Amino acid sequence: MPEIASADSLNLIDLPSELESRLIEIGSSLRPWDVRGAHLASSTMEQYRAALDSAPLFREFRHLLLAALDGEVGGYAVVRLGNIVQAIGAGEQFLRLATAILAEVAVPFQPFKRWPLWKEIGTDLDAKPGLSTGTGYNAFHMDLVNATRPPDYTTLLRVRPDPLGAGASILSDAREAVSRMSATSRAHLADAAFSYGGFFELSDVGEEYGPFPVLDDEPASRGFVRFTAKMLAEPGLDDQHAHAAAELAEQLVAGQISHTLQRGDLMIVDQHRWVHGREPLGDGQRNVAHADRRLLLQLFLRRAGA
Ligand SMILES: O=C(O)CCC(=O)C(=O)O
Ligand SMILES: [Fe+2]
Repeated sequence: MPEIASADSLNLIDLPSELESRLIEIGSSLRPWDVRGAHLASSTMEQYRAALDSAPLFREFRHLLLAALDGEVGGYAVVRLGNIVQAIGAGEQFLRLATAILAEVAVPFQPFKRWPLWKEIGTDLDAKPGLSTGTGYNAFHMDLVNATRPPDYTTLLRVRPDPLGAGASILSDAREAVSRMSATSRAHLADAAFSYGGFFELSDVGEEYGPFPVLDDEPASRGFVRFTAKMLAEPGLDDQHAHAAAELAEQLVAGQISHTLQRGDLMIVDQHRWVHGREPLGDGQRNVAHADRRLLLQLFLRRAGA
């Protein structure tokens, strides 16, 4: 029986071709999903789960994926679905399959009422460079940092990588970074002194949280390191707290991991432990046709019973 390869690290998961072939068949039989409230309907979860369970080697894959995402030792994974995208494209069928795979981890949900389950992140040459659709460096952050209950996982599917070869995804273990800081700085990060962002038309992420502490008293499986580099530029942040947050930002950069994702790579990030961001896109985006520019789809997950 072919073994599922865990590529150059525990976190990069390639599928054996036998499983890919079966998933391609399954993709064509999955029905459109239903959303109830803000969550993937349990009827869809059940149908998708039953379909995947029929695939040989799927159990082994799920085991590897959940092990990579285990909050104690890991917390992120990149599932390489490029061969499947090559075979069936990155349209509806593929998205059903990707949704089914993610539903094995936690419940796909739609925190932003304005956007569909899979939210497009394209490349906008007129956006501020550091924003999600911008072309610049998107500094370390967690998504929905100013909600009392941010999504447990954020996931990013690379539909089109930057044709200029840049725009790598970056990750950093925020709990590791905090552990390298002094007790004094950590004490400052535990103060409710930080704020960032607006809060409107959201579902199932709790209440607006602001000002918030970066560090909370929760166990790592429930709490967050509420950080976004953008909060450093917020007016009203005093020097002491700005200094502590800048120190954390430095430690996050010191621990940075970078992945240049390919078409069909699906990155899953546990927000209780990891922060993420993006390297700048390549220079010369104006020479790239709009339809060829970097495109991601983002989906959020809520842990069952969370
Ligand atoms: O562009 C990227 O790779 C990351 C975007 C992102 O993190 C976001 O929009 O929240
Ligand atoms: Fe993000």
